[in-house]
Amino acid sequence: MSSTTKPLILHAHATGPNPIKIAMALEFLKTPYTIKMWDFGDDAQTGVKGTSFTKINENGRVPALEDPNTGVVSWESGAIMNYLRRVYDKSNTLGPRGSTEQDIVDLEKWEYFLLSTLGPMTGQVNWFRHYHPSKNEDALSRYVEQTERCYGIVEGQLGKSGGKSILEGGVSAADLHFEPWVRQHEFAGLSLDKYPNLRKWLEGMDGREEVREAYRKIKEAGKPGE
Ligand SMILES: N[C@@H](CCC(=O)N[C@@H](CS)C(=O)NCC(=O)O)C(=O)O
Repeated sequence: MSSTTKPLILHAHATGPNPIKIAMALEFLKTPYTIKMWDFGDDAQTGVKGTSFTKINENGRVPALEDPNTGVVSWESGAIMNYLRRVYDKSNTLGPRGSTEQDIVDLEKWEYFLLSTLGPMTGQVNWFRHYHPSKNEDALSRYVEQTERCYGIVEGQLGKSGGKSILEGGVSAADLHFEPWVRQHEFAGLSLDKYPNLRKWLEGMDGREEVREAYRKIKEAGKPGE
């Protein structure tokens, strides 16, 4: 990392799982960054649906990333992760674990599985368990079932590395996409008891300095509007 690299600006939320993936990636890549916090409302100054933030991301969701070194603004955690890998990961810290086309697809398929399936299914569990204004047990059990199905798929994959990483050969961007979603299993009312590899993997991720540092910085970042 060049000593002249200006800090990137990560737009985040105190508890949302998606921004933390990007903080972790920046830690792994030893890339400087500052964090700007937002809340989930539509306040013009502080909310992700307000006018200040939707100038950065018209979809009104975090994370978003501004890079003063290149002028690039990105949003959607998958697109941001790819940007960081292309621009700041010259030594392939987070990329595919080998150089074949299969290695590349192996990374992408697990990233897409999280982004299109495990993440959204868990999000719906959270919604129907904690936020939906009326009880909807059918919807809740559908999404619990789907999330647990996903846990089972990842459990099998993690067995290949003995619970160390999603891809055999070490932690990659795929692990960073999964970590905050699996970490929040208790909030979703889900248990890892039936998924020992997943539990072991989560403990391993939690023991990593880069992961701890990312959570620490998000926790200690200022309040929305500061
Ligand atoms: N697919 C997006 C999802 C982003 C997302 O849903 N972010 C949540 C926080 S983790 C959010 O901003 N929610 C605000 C809202 O729904 O109003 C990604 O991966 O970045």
